[in-house]
Amino acid sequence: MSTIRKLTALEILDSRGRPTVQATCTLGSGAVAAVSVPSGASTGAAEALELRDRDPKRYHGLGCRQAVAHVNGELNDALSGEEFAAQSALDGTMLALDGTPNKARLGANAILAVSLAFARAVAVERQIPLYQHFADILAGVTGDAHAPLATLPRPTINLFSGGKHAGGQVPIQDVLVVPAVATTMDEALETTVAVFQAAAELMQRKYQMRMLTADEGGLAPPFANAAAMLDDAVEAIRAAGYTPGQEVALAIDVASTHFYEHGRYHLDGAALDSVGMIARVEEWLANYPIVSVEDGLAEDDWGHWPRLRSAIGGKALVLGDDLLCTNPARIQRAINEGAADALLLKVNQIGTLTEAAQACRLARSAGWRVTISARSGETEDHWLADLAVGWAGDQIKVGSITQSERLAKYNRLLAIEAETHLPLVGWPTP
Ligand code: 2PG
Ligand code: MG
Repeated sequence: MSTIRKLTALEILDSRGRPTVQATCTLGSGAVAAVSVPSGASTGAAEALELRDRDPKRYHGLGCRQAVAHVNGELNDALSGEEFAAQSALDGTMLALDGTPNKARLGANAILAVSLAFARAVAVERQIPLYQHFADILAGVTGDAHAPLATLPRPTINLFSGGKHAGGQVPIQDVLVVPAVATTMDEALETTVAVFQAAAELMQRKYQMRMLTADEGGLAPPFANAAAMLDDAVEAIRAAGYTPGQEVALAIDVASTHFYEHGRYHLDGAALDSVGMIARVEEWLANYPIVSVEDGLAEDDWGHWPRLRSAIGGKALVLGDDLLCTNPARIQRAINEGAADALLLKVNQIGTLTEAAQACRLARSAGWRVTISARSGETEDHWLADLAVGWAGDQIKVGSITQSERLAKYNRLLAIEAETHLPLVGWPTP
């Protein structure tokens, strides 16, 4: 049982210089905690609504003053003095207060900031680490009992960027390094930094580029096409002294929703239909050591996702981001239709911790893998690292190993590793 004494919020800036929301929750016990929420750019259409002021004179309309005012005003008025037995009780109350299916009235940014700030404050009150409290929330454990912790997530780390995160110079959004055999977080990061540095040298030689990076810190030279991007990734793995596909593999976020129009995938000068797009993904899998494919098809191309899964399932994870939007109803549909076998979980796509936990449990109940993911617009807050450990994420996707809003999460994972000595989860055999 925790009583909220006060909720406050502040408009702060994210890693792209865009406003976002930071909320602070004070409990009756005196426990206090603040949380900042992230924001996406290559967003799915089914995401909960991030409330923006739409005042063109401030931050091109992206201000969050209304969302902040909802925390300081309506949410604080309704929730302070109230006692909540569990996270789900607070989140349920906020959903009822908002009253819309997508949190459009109060704003998913306002609601999530309060949801997470309450969780962190309760962890302080319980005098336990945030990752343990997240584990307890997922398992439905309260009081003095604690859910067991088993593993640390395996990081999948952005090497090259394209799509909406890099001005669209190449359609694929992310090529990620998967340190496949590393047994500790420390080793996984060391391996990735070696590959990243080899890639940076390669970019300098091939494209005469200094180390210019995209939104999530990935290298973003003007690749001729998707295959050139993947060729360079393999070359960088080799140049760093690793064997591609054995010690270091690749994951891709195709983010294909963002080059899909009128039933066609506009990729490398071609306009592929869905069957052609599946064939292209299969070709990439045949030629490169790719072990995970995110959004290989568009978010509303539901009819073809089962075919994509039959084509590549078992060889690579069939990971749904825009397709699923961390939304339990969409995940249930994907389970029923055999559309995917892994969930990319982004808490702000759905807007409360409770609904995200429901999404996570549902995915697990179908035997799916779960990747816990940051957004392209992040802050220095590192609650995501605790979430990935507490919810036993198979992977964590945070971006590159440059830029402090990304490193805050990796550094927190290193601290959790030092504290818990938990092993890194094995790469899932799909
Ligand atoms: C994605 C994410 C993170 P964004 O597509 O997976 O890389 O991007 O936060 O812009 O939606
Ligand atoms: Mg994605």
